Amino acid sequence: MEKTFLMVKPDGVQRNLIGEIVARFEQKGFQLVGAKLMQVSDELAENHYGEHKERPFFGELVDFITSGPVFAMVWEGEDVIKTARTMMGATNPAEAQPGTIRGDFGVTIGKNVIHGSDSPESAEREINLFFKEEELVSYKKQDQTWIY
Ligand code: DAT
Ligand code: MG
Repeated sequence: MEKTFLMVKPDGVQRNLIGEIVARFEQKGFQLVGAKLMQVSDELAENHYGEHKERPFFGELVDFITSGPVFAMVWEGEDVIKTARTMMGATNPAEAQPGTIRGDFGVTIGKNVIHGSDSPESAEREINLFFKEEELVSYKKQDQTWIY
């Protein structure tokens, strides 16, 4: 089954949105296979956002993602990478539809509440960057029979 990396950013943690965000993915029918509250180091932040190294906002992005704890998660399900991106909404919360996480909880692009992998390649890279293999749990959940 496909897996993706999702992370409640420091603004989401400070604004008490961890529970709300976890609930949305649970209620959708996806399965949580790993999670932890953690402080991102400068090194991890620069690696994670490596694709944006040359962008003018890179410094701010690294400062922001290291400014407080994040809630890192791995979720599993059919088409979870693409569907989670849809549930997150557009990068800029001003353009994100109501009903999406960024549309409902964000205002500015700099503080947009949640990160989610954008492709199978980035999902694999980001899961391995944030989690050790033994931190992920493989288990059978009864509700899956009623989802698939
Ligand atoms: P996403 O998080 O939707 O995958 P992205 O990968 O293009 O978006 O950018 C990563 C993060 O960088 C994004 O969540 C917020 C920040 N960011 C993107 N574009 C920005 C911009 N023009 N100004 C400031 N921050 C920006
Ligand atoms: Mg991205």
